[in-house]
Amino acid sequence: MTLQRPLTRAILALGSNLGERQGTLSAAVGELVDRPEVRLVDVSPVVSTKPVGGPGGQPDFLNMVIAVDTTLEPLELLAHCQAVELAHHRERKVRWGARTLDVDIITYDDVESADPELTLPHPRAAGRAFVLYPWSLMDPGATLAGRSVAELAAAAADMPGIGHAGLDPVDEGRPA
Ligand code: A4P
Ligand code: MG
Repeated sequence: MTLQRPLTRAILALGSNLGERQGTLSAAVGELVDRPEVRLVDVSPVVSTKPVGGPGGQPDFLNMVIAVDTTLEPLELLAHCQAVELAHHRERKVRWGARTLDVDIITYDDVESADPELTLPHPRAAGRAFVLYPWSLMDPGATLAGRSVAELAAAAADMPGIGHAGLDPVDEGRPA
């Protein structure tokens, strides 16, 4: 008899500001959930965002979040996200530099961790509209560490740089 691990709800944030951004995000969502241990629960619209931090002159990002249910442990989920990044030829050269694909774990249930390899919740998410705003569109009632994600988005310094990017990459029939 095999023991079933419990399902845990995780929020993943995806960003791309190089190459064919929409296609990259669309493919990445498919790859993230293309294994039996990860089930897609919800998908946000894609938003267009001004780069936060990093070298100047970077192209705008497309950002989105997804909710998954997973039996992977937190570090297994991180390794999986990094494998998907790698499949899109992500090179880690400059911190906060331009990238074809970045996948971050924003929350893993209510788990808290200060480990630099995997900090949970993501240590910068609560101040970043490029994560919070699409999350609030996907789930208007969402909370992060007990605070409303929609209210955190409205208060985030990068909120004025957010725009709608077109169609949701997975459910193309849903207006963004
Ligand atoms: N790491 C620790 N905690 C986590 C977590 N919760 N999720 C570690 C994912 N990774 C986590 O990440 C560096 C290391 O963080 C990893 O090895 C992992 O063990 P990285 O993806 O290699 O490098 P990075 O993304 O350049 O650095 P960092 O610090 O993760 O950057 P952020 O905070 O993710 O910011 N502006 C807009 N508009 N849109 C964006 O998507 N993204 C960033 C990246 C900056 N500005 C942006 C955007
Ligand atoms: Mg990252």
